[in-house]
Amino acid sequence: MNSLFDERKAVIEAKHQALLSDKNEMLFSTNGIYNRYKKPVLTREHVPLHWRFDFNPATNPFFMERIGFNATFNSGAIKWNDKYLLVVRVEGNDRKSFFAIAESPNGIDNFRFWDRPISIPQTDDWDTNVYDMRLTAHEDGWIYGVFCAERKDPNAPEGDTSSATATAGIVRTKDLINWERLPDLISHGGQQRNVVLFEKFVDGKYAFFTRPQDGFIDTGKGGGIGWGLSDSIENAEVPDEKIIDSKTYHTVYEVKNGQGPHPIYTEKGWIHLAHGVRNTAAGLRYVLYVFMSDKNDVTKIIHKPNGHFIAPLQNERVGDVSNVVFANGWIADEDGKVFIYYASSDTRMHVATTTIDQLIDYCMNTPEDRLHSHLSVDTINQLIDSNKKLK
Ligand code: M1P
Repeated sequence: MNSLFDERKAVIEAKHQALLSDKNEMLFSTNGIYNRYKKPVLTREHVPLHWRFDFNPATNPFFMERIGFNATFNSGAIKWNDKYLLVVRVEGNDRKSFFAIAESPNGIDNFRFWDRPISIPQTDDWDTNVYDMRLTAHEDGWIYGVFCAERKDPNAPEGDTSSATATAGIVRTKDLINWERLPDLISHGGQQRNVVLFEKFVDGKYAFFTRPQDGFIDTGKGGGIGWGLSDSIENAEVPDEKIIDSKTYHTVYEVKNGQGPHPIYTEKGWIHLAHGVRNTAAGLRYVLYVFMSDKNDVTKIIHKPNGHFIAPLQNERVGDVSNVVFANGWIADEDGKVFIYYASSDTRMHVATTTIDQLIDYCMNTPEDRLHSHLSVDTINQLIDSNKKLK
């Protein structure tokens, strides 16, 4: 009997079980738009112990962690057999991200990873790193996952070990267990991150939200949330992309932006969740914003509240990439409740809850960004004036 092995194993297993069973708690919302929750829904500590530890005392006498995990973030989401599923971006200590499903009975706590991570089949050109999957239950009957696939840039100058290419990888499944890899999306707008497949055919074609730009920061001629149609999904190609939501000077999406998860259909229009990025002396700041597009034309924006919807707050502000919130998954229940899954600072996952009615009200009744300080003051005065008339 190896007492160190047994003692450590017992403590670590007990702590892990307690974490997985921990209850979450909804916090009061002053803004009335959505509610945050007290605890993150997923952290690296949630990663199963049998992915991390060698349970054989003969080969692991110190019960040492053999495979370390750094973060659990940027998760796609879907309701499946009445359970709330996240397709989590799990990042190992080796910096490689991969996808793994975590399941909760209620969407706010008790998330547990399935037995194994997802094995993504490779194309002839292996991915170096994969991340940020958006799930779409398409009207063709498949569930698609579109994600960013990065590879070392073959054209990088000698000595440049950082430059990467970024394309949209595509997988599909009918059971979330067996995944078929399709060729990556071909586009002609440079790098592609934040690509999302629209759930409906448009003019008989597959339709993608895209984000064409030259580099990670350098938008070049691109930038903004784009839109392109493809004749096929088995060999997806968007010959043309039009920008439907531009990055804009002195807004929260000044430097870049990207579609979050698949938009939600409502009787008033499609509701979109997106992220916007601006630069500061402390580095890039990522926030979430929301807008509504026409229910008959998902590319036509009809309401755009000003500023951010969710910005990093308190502990959310600190992590591997600080001052970031990012979302690529949400779930709308049939009763109108909406679960927004967002990551903070590229480190952990949170949930916020709201309803379709609240999101519609937010979209239709929040003032737009009028792009100048004196016009912001004018907007505030309009609210003050109408409130004074109530007296
Ligand atoms: O580090 C912040 C985010 O940076 C990228 O997002 P974007 O391409 O919009 O700048 C992504 O790599 C994302 O995963 C990451 O959270």
